[in-house]
Amino acid sequence: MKVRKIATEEAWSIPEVAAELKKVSNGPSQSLDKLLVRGIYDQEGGGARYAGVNFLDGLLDAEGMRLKQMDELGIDMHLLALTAPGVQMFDADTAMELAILSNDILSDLCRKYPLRFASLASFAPHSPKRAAKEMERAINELGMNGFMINSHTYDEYLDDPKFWPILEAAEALDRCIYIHPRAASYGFKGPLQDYGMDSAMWGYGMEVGTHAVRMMAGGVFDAFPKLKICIGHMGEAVPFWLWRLNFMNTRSQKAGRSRKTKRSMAEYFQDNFVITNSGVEDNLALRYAIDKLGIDNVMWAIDYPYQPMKPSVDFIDNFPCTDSERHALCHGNAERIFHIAPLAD
Ligand code: 1DF
Ligand code: MN
Repeated sequence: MKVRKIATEEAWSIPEVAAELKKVSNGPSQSLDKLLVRGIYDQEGGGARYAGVNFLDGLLDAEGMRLKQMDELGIDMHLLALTAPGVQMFDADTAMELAILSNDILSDLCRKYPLRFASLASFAPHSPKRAAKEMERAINELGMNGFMINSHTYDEYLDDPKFWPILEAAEALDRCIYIHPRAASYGFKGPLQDYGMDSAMWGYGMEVGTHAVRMMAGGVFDAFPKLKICIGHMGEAVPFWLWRLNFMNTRSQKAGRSRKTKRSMAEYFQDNFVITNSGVEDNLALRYAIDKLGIDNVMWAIDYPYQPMKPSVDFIDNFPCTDSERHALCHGNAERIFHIAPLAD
């Protein structure tokens, strides 16, 4: 029997955002993101690509090659979101304008193809109250499925109470915030600038793993106990660290070095986080994640166009698991967490 396939971390963009990122790539920013952004948006030298897909072409396309490949491979749906670093390298007003424009265009696309595309909304974290208004519009008026933020904003993280109107809105709207990577914040720069380590090879995971740990250790989920956060890349290594996070956080709390929290790190990760396998096609890692976190907390993702569709489909089709696990991974969890209508049987 065919299993519905919803891929949950699929990147997309619009020319207006691409043009602004091209300006960033030639501008004064010292961010590690520039190394990647330059490769994608400043296409001199051909532009960054993999497996025959130029990333910028892949990002700007939905109805062409993307849909054609989805058809060929039996991928029912992409959960799309504006690609990293989203609007977070722009000034507050430009960021707000482009988040609104991108949400308008993306939600139109999803209305045109309700069974093929769903979407995570962008917002500009720079102005948290305005962000919360756009988050409400994205869910209540545009019918989008959740939110995406690309880790830090000007080196600041969501455990900072200044961002809490964003967390409050997500919790009130009962929608998950996907914390997607961008290059690590300025303080991590030194050792990451060599050997390509700024990239998805290492820096991205370190950045988002750190973000997740900051939120748990910072007591964010005591303030927002129903908040759901999604992280990709098999949980950015956090699942593997849970035992030690628990042990050391408890020890540090006793010594007065960590903040007192109501619950343990493992409990927050269990109840407030879900993960996807985006960009990690490793049977052992996926089995560990399922056994550690529970089958309800793990979803399939490709990370197109940065990773090709076919190997990801082959991976999930051949992953050793039960039928009910495959249904949960491939669509059931995504339907529940991102409010995507299940298919009638
Ligand atoms: C890459 C990977 C680029 C991911 C991304 O956005 C991205 C990459 C600019 O491999 O260059 O989202 N990723 O999620 O791993
Ligand atoms: Mn990605």
